[in-house]
Amino acid sequence: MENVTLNVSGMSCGHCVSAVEGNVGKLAGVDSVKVHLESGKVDVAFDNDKVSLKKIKETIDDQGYDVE
Ligand SMILES: [Cu+2]
Repeated sequence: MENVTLNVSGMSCGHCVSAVEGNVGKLAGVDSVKVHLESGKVDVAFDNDKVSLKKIKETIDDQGYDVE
């Protein structure tokens, strides 16, 4: 299991939290995802054999947020 903290800009409210946590959370191989709205950080725990970090970043990007 890998644990990463991503810096994500553009998240501003509960809708953003739901969009990121919901869409990243339903990727196969993602164990947990937690958005920290105040700091603009997203903690993700995932299985590197099942899902790539690139895929996770793309999923966040697809919701309209910028991942560092
Ligand atoms: Cu929002």
